[in-house]
Amino acid sequence: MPQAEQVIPDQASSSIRGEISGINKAGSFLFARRGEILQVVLTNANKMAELILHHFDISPFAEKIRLVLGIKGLAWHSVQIPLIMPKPKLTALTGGYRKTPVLQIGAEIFCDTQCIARALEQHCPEPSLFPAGNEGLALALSAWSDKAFFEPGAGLSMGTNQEIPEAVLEDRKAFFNFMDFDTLPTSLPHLYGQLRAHAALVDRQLSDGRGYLLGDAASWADVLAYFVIWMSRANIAKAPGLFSTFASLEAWEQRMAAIGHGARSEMSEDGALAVARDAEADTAVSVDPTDPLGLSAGQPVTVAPDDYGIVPVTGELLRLTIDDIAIRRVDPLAGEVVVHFPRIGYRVEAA
Ligand SMILES: N[C@@H](CCC(=O)N[C@@H](CS)C(=O)NCC(=O)O)C(=O)O
Repeated sequence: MPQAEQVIPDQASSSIRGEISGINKAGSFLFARRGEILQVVLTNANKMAELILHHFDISPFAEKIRLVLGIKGLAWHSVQIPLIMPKPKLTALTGGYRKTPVLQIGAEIFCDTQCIARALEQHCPEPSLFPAGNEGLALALSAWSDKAFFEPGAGLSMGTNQEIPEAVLEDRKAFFNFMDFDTLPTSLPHLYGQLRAHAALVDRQLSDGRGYLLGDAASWADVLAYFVIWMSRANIAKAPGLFSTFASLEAWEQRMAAIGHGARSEMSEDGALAVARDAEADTAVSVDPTDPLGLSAGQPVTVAPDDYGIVPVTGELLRLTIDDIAIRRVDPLAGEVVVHFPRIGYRVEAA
């Protein structure tokens, strides 16, 4: 089993040992003294704690998660995945889920930004994405931003750019089932109106001079609102004009952009698969006996998004709670992995 090795001087204080025992929570370690050197040999503990984001740079949903990594000041590995299908190395990890982004922590694979945000909050609780008791509200806003706000922005991104490569256009025609590509050209004025009206809500919420949507600190609500505006500015030539009367929104955008993306380093898709193969998933079995679906732990199930990009993933049910779903599956490239999904927006069925 590959090992990460860390050398700490002998004067290592108890505070360093405290940190080491923090690492121990994520796995096992071996403590050994060699002369003046305190040698700490970590097994997979370090590796399992590594955050690996599978994404591509122009992905707006991935921008949400890059921002979360920035808010929390985390170090992470960036794995660039293909923009369009096929994505054989990503789907080896996910079991077929193809959307962008996906977060990997060892052999634990988190699909969908809702699920990834929660996983990162658990991994690193401070600063919280859900401050001041607003967790329910912040999470509920996904339904607004991922659909009502995102869809006009996505329609305009596709409909106002003639230079999109044919292969990407064909992929997205099949993927974005909510978009009518035939009527897109005549729908553009409507979509501009929708996008502007939603952006106005963000501006209005900020107009009392607060720093961020829910108060003084950037939260998941800000991330949700920001990613559509980020996408619009990147793809829609008229976006600056459309948002130009929103002074509070523009000032907030600058604060959001200044947060950055944490500490990023590149990793290959093969490197990420090797991490998954070498790690052991440790998600505990937890299936809610009162769940309306009446499914049992260990039962073969399929999990699929209920909106677009609907590719069922098959595995053995490990977790089914009000908040999330996890299934265990074995893949020739990735080994045994546990794939996590949010409950909201995902359909689970007996396989
Ligand atoms: N509900 C998903 C939506 C993700 C999504 O639609 N991502 C876009 C990219 S920004 C996508 O998957 N596009 C097609 C692809 O990457 O293959 C989430 O929150 O993660």
